[in-house]
Amino acid sequence: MKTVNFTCLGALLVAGLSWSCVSLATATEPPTPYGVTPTPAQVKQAERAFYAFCHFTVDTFTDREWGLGTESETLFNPSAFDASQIVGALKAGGAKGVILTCKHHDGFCLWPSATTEHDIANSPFRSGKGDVVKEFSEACKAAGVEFGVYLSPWDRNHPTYGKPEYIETYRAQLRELLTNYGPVFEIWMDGANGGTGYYRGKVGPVEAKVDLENRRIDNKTYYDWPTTWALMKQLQSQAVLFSDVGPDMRWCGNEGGHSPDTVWATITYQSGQNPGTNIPHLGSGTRNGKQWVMSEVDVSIRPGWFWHASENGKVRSPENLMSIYLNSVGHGCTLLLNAPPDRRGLLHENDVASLKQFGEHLRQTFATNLAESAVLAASNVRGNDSRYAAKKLLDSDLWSAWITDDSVTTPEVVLELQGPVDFNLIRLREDIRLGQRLEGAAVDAWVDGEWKELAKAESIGACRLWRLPKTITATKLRLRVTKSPVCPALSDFGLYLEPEFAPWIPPIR
Ligand code: FUL
Repeated sequence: MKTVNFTCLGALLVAGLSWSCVSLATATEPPTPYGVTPTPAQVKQAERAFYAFCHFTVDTFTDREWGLGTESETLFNPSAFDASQIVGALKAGGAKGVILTCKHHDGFCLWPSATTEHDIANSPFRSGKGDVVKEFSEACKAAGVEFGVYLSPWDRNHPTYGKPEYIETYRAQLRELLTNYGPVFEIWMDGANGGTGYYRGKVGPVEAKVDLENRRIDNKTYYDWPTTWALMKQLQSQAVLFSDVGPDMRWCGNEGGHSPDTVWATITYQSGQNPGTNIPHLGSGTRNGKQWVMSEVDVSIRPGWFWHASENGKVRSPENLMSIYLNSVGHGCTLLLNAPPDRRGLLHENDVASLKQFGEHLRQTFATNLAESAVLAASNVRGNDSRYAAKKLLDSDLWSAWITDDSVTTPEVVLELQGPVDFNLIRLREDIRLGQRLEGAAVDAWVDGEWKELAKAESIGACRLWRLPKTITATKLRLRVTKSPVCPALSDFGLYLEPEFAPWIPPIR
């Protein structure tokens, strides 16, 4: 570490020929990043933290989860489609972006595509002149919510699927989606390539034709992902790319809304690992992994990804959504929450109500950082430089950080609060632009004349949220870094009082 002092350098004033102290500033170099670090697009994604998924296609009208590819285009005919209702409800829930299933495994395109006849142009929707992707992207723009695309690589309809020509079809579809609908924040590549699919061939005699066809591909070689990823980056350089193997975001390994307590944003992929292969450690990642590929927790607000009338009474409650949020965003992952439009082309009343109450709960919980005006005493500050002071933990700049000298890896900071404060939730963030540095942190409260540990974790990363088992009242807290191979860079500390949940009563039962 190099510290340059400009203390009282003095300058000869030409006019007065006298010495004057012109600068008392101290400049200390920031620490060297630890291991692999996120790209600017990944840092932005960590800031978004929570965004939504919308599963909508012919399945909505056939009551299926995976279509067969033989569905008639005429099935797709939502009676009252309103993208702004859907996007508005997701925004009210707190989502910062919306990813639309522009094409699911059945191959039906929700936009008029030059690559296929199996698209919205051959449906009765808006007399064949409709474009759901356009309406969604415009509704997102109007609402100030970002727009993302899901384009299933597996296509059970396209005649070329399974042949080399299909890869060019898939790329042509991407070109359409990534050039005609404005900026895209995430591109989602599904690893599912199910052969006979979800229903394992248990379908009626008409549909059996497709299942017998069972076009299988070798996903190690078929898709040539590096070329396709380069095309995506060329067309939308700010977008993050999701698949089981990244390159930017990885699957958390389940669809139930969980992630392990310890999650590393890094992982090491072996060459030849592709979306759809069985990859170990997806959920936890690996400490000191060779790639930065944040874990994304994808989960549906209902049992299925698509809308089914039979699931209207099974919408997750706001309380359940909050525990998913704490288990995903609060473990340093991002949360991708699906809410599927119904046959009207609207989010059902129950989904809307749950999202609204959840969004209000999130806003209320995080409205005030109760540690905001605490007086801080840190055991060390890098070069005694105010740019790395402990108060950076509490300012409104998400990425300014408290950083210590290189030699100080387990520092602590005591927060003297302005009188007794009630809280039940704690937030801690690392400046991930400098890598995921910490391997242990803990928070204590001063209770009855001694320090009592309230919370601890191994990994912190982009965000750690600790929900305490009960509300604590304290005047003094201590944040300890318990293990770190290098000096920590912590960018945010917050204390919150999460309100209790009102009973969840779905509007339609
Ligand atoms: C899975 C798909 O097979 C599901 O239908 C859904 O789209 C989910 C998000 O990903 O792999």
